[in-house]
Amino acid sequence: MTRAYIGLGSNLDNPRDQVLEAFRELAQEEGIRLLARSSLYLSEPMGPQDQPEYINAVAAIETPLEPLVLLEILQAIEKKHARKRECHWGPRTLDLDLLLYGDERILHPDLTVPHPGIAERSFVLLPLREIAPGLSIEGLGSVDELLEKLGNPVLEVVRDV
Ligand code: 5RU
Ligand code: CA
Ligand code: CA
Repeated sequence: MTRAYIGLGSNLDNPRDQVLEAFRELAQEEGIRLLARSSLYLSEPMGPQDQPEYINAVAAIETPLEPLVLLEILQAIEKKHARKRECHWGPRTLDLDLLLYGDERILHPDLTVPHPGIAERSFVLLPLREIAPGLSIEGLGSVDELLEKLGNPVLEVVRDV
């Protein structure tokens, strides 16, 4: 069994509900045990700015599935949310990223783990710290150190009830 972390993001069609539904779908998958889910964080778009603000969150799971099988499940869940691939880094109903898979470093044409960019993205690091305090990322350092390097960013937490 491997502990893995999934990043969730949405900025279209009621993002809060998209992310909450995705947590439920993850929990119901055979081969995925949902261990924890973070709060929902509101953040300005990084990358292309001409798109709505995002709701982001992180899930901790335990799974016997190989990373590429897990990736297929994540992509199937994205599909259920009518995700369309219009433009790269454009707005989306649901984005699920495999952030970490145990301590493994994976360099595969379809999958890079740890997720590239994790160290620069407050919308990943803040929810990750919430559910995995003290976590260190192989090759990158502790989540606390990474947040410190970003100037200890703060994001608004959104009610989910
Ligand atoms: C460049 C910089 C491109 C950072 C991307 C999200 C990036 C986003 C998200 C927020 C993207 C990839 N901004 N921008 N949340 N995804 N706040 O999930 F992340 S496009
Ligand atoms: Ca992403
Ligand atoms: Ca993605």
